[in-house]
Amino acid sequence: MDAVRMETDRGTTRLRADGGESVLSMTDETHSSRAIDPELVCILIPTLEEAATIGNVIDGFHEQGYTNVLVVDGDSTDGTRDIARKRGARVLTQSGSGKGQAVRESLEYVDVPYVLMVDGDGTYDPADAEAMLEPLAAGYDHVIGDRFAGMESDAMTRLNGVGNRLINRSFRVIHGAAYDDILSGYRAFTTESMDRLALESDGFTIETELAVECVKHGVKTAVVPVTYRSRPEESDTNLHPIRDGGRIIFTLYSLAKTNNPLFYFGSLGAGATVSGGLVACYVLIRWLWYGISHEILAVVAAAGIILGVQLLMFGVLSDMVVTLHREQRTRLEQMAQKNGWTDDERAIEGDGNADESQSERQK
Ligand SMILES: Nc1nc2c(ncn2[C@@H]2O[C@H](COP(=O)(O)OP(=O)(O)OP(=O)(O)O)[C@@H](O)[C@H]2O)c(=O)[nH]1
Ligand SMILES: [Mg+2]
Repeated sequence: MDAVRMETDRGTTRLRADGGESVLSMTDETHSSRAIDPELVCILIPTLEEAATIGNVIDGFHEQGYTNVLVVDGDSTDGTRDIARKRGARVLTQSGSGKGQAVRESLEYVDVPYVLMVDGDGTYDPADAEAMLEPLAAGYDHVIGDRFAGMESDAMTRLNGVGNRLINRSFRVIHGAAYDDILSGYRAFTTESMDRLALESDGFTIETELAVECVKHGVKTAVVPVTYRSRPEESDTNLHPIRDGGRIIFTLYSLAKTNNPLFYFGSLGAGATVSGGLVACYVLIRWLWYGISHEILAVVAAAGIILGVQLLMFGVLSDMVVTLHREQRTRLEQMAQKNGWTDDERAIEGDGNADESQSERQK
């Protein structure tokens, strides 16, 4: 997969490839100027009742030179929007509800090629902005800020920590990419890459959907270590660990239907086959040892095994379709890239002999 981890210590950037990707490096000279002009970046902040922190968050990004700040608010009643406006941010009130809906809606109002998305609760550090954006200049389309790399000791509850690690492991197994912290709210991405993703999440499943869609559509993704601080005491979380955790795991699994159908249908098939097999064993033991027959249970066991095997076969076939689809897409992308290269070459050549190239084309 295209997951690459960037290790940054302000001045030296190293890209370490996972899965055999070539290793890039940036020199200190590159760092003397910013990788991406702050004027080309929109700082996107979804908020719900974040009056205690939003002012400092916006100020923090202004101090880093990022003045294009878009706050998308979920109709907060604590004055979040007024504070954001006074600090010079553009403020949008979302038409629906949930963080995911807010993010999806706000993308229509982004008028620059790069977006840096961050929570409005002051848990992320605006000083990490540049490191988050650097991979975009190096050709990546999506960047995930890895909170586990720089987490303050009390920044995450034990329950959230365990849940996050479980979800990251499941993601790795199901979707085959090591993104380290798929639920991170600190993301940088190109506006163009978002057009390729089909996002439907309304709530806290948006980060999961972003990660899965990146894998599915081959969006080049990098992971960057970031600082993660605890929420200030006066601000409250909007996350319900059990309810939202359950939704995230369900989303992770249901998105496997089109990204890893062998896992999705295979696990359902394996479940049905094993259940049918267990019932069949029970029926067989009762009949052999006690001479008691269970016709209905025997039918149920047979149906379970047949259904299970069919689901497994369906998983294998779907996997072939997805694999072929990926191959086709890669070929189309390669062709598009090749044509782009040819056009550039023609443009350069055309400077000197435009008439020649036109007559060649007419031939
Ligand atoms: N617009 C909008 N923003 C939301 C909504 N729910 C949460 N947010 C914002 O999304 C960001 C992430 O939400 P948090 O409550 O911090 O969730 P979290 O970071 O997973 O959990 P914590 O560990 O408690 O910080 C914050 O800036 C919230 O204000 C919503 O319904 N609409
Ligand atoms: Mg938060």
